[in-house]
Amino acid sequence: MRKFYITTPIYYVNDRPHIGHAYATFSADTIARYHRLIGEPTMFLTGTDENAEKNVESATAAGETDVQHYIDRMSALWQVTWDELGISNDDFIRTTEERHLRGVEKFWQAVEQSGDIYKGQYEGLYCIGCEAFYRESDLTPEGLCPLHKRKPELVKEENYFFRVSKYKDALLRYHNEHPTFAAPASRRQEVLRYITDHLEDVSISRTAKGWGIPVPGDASQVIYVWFDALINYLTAVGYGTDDETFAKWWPADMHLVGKDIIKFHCALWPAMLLSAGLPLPAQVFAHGFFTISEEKISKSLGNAIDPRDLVETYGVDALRYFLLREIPFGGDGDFSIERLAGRYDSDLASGLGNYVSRILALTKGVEMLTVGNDLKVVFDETWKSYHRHFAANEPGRVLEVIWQVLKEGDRYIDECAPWALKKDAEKTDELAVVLGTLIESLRQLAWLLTPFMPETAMKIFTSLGWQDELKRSLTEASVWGAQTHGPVVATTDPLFPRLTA
Ligand code: ME8
Repeated sequence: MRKFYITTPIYYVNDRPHIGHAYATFSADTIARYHRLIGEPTMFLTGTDENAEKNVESATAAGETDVQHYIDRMSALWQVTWDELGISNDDFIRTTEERHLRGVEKFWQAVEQSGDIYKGQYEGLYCIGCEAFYRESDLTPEGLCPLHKRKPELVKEENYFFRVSKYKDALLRYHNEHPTFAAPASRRQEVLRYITDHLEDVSISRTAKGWGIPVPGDASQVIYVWFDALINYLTAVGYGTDDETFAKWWPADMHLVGKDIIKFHCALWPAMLLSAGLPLPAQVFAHGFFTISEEKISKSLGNAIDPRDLVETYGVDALRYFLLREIPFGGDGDFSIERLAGRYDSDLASGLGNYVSRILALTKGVEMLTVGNDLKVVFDETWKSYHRHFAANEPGRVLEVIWQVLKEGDRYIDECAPWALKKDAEKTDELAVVLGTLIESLRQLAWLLTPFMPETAMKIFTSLGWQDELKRSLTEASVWGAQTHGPVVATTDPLFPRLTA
């Protein structure tokens, strides 16, 4: 049986989660939920990247002398946030955990045995904000890091190097043989150009200053944070500690990352795996970036919205819906409260919410229901597009398809006018078919919505007396009319109450 292992980036704990991180994590969560829905054993991993210098910097800025204490507190904040946002991750890896340290050590030794680690003089520019080295030509005309607008540090020391250059041909070959390894296609071109023009050996250690994972056999150096961080994808599934679990999950099926870190994942990471003799992941997918009112989200601009604040007003599902619907997966977009509120009103309160409550209200108290076939074809077709768009990494398109079928449902209600049939004693059979069909459309809709809006889907099932519905397999349940028993309708509160202005 196919399994599915999906990861998010592990986030730095120098700051709290903002809407961009929530977007990445919600996206991975939706994809993971889809794979569970279609019955694949699924492993969904997220976590925190803790051995970075930038974390130490923020600990100091926060007045904390005990770095570990600061990091524990911040990592807990990320975990709590994901819990509150209903993220269904199966594991949460922290790179200061023992299981990670053991795996990193094993990995380093494997790379060393391949003859790919050597000592050399490193001299270069390092941006702590990016935790990355810069070429002079990549800096702004003022000599600043283009992302953080800060002056990179000139580092000159003896370090260990990883012989990435040795893997240049192998990497290009791999990308050519696996054209969907780096996705979407626009990013793939960027990666190929980078490998072709700029791939060179990289320093993978720094002089130890009290924070970081010591280089095995040389405690005077700590491992470069990216080299250690990438290995989380292995250590979380047992590399170095649990061979059986590792064999079950590795290689990963999808590393979901932001477009900012695609090169690390599509050049350095596969080269590391080749060197350690491990299979490469099936895909690295780079999602795009959100700006807020056209500005970059940043601590210094003070525009970093806490997703939990939005959830208080709109609810988790509305936020999930908005983020996944607003921008095509892989593209960039802008976040604004006005647009969130707009979509809440039109697509959720008036659209989905109204459709559901209309049908529930019409059906309440009606005893006889018969599922007719009028909407069967549209739903059958919807399921086909649904799977096709998921397979093509187009969750936004999946949502469009679902909202299209909602429209068909609305049209069906208007055409059949069940409120009129209700008044006509001779039309009882017709009424039973119209309402039975509409109720079936709700059951199907709830299934379709499950990966995107799990709470809403459950509310729909519950309002129909089908609490156990999700225990069935999708193959069985997605068949038109496959109800285990008749619905027991209890009208409920609206799914998306109107927001008072
Ligand atoms: O890079 N819009 O961690 P990080 C959308 N620790 N997504 C955004 C975003 C925005 N405005 N801002 C951030 C690191 N993200 C490393 C990763 S993995 C082995 C190590 C998301 O805390 C996006 O997914 O800087 C991006 O790649 C990630 O947060 C970076 O998080």
